[in-house]
Amino acid sequence: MLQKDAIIIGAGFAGLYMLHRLRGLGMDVQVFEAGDGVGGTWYWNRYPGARCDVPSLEYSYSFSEDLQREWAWSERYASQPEILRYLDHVADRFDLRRDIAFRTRVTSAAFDDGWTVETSQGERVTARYLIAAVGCLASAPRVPDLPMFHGATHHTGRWPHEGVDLAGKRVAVIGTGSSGIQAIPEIAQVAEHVTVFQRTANFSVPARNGPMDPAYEKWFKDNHGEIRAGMRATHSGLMTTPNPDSALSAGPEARLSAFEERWERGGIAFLGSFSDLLVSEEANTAAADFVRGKIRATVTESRVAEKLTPYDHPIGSKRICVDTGYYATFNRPNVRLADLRTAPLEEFTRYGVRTTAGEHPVDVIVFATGFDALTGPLLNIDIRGKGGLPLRDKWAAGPKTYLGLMSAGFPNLFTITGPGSPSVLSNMIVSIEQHVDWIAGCLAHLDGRTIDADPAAEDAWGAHVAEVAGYTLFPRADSWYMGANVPGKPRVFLPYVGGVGLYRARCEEVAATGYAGFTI
Ligand code: NA7
Repeated sequence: MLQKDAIIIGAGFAGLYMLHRLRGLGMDVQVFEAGDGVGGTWYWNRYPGARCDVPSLEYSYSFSEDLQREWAWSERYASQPEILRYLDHVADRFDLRRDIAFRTRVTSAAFDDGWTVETSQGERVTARYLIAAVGCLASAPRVPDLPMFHGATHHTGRWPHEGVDLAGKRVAVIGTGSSGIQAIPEIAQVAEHVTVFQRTANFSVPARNGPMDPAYEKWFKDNHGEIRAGMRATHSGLMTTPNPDSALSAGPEARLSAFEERWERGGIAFLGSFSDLLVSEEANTAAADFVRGKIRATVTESRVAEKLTPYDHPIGSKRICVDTGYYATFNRPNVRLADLRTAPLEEFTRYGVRTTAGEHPVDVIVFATGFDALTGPLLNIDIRGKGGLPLRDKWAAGPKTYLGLMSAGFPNLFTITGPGSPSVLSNMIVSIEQHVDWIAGCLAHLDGRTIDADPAAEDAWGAHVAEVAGYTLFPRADSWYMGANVPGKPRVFLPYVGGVGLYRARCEEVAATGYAGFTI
């Protein structure tokens, strides 16, 4: 049986950088990757319009000054193909591919002193340390069963590499989260007809994407060190500075102008218009009303505008979407909105989609229905810790982790951006680099010894994660942050809402005090 010092699962942003760091420690590492290329989420999500909602310069590695200097992004927000090219470049530049086994899914991992993993290729490999760089979403798409539909079906997170020719086709898109909201305007431009099946109306803000401004790019690169240090200390890991003022203390005019200014600037920074949008219901309502007004002003048919307007959750409590022409797309003659709240989905028939209002004949069904987020990618692997305990059993009532980095009883297993860490509430690259650096520092410190989280420290961290979430409006929404999108999944707020700056300080303090809360 092949023996390694460490095994990494996944070759996306997290796995690639982890491999690079562990090589720097002189470790012999094996990476397993289910796809036949690097990229993780950017390998799988190839649907039309797939684009990052974090500005491209900020959504890139900071660990190498040279890498930063030599790579040029073409747009303010990078498209999926460009991000994938970037990660291919990183893999080549740091000669990472020789330690990655592609088309190889880790099916199980069992601890007995070290870890033994089994793969879809029938291999068994052992290593002292196991690092799950499985991402938060992409490895666990949720696809319903379709018994007899005549046409093609595609999940946005498993889009065919060769693309899908939708010209002249009648297309159903199911789901209006970030993926649907990005894909629908693009699909509407080529398809003969699009029917959008909406269960929950969502808040979306304009991206204001455009070509990269060379002067801005130069400024960013020239001031790279300072800018990156600043980003690491913020709440979100983004460069943008949230307005520290309260929306409630601002007068109506000042409030409106702050919203208007951020709306015009574009992007998720809209939620930083004021400091209290995610903690005060009244402040949140002001922001939500502003966006509702924008939807009404954009969508010409008032009945459609009303259906597209969200009322059932605070703005930002579900992942806010960032779009290019989403609401305006419903003014096109070839786009129709089917509201599943008034006419619920009954079944997929041979010729299309039937709701209680009737059948919608279509040629292609696009599922933009999301993922079993945060826990799914880990629990899809049969992971067994000390005494053969399955992680699925330990997490039956929700994930239990210490700092989102380890789970007690699963020694030497590290999770990058695991549940209980800022992950999806932050700029993922900032969080990934922080976790990778922390894990590398920990492994250097361990020097081959075994580490496990203390159950008491884990319980205290879990209580803290829940307590902080409880101060916010996040738990009010039926979101994938809460596990609410997967039937039967425990309703637990999964990411840590305390912010990357505070979280980093906490992780550093733990390391500096000899890994308090862990047993070595
Ligand atoms: P999301 O954000 O989970 O969105 C999924 C959408 O699909 C959402 O509108 C759901 O409605 C809808 N959905 C899910 N299941 C169904 C069924 N059974 N019937 C009808 N509609 C359904 O996934 P995305 O891929 O858009 O985004 C995931 C993240 O990727 C994104 O936030 C970024 O971080 C990147 P619901 O709201 O549950 O009523």
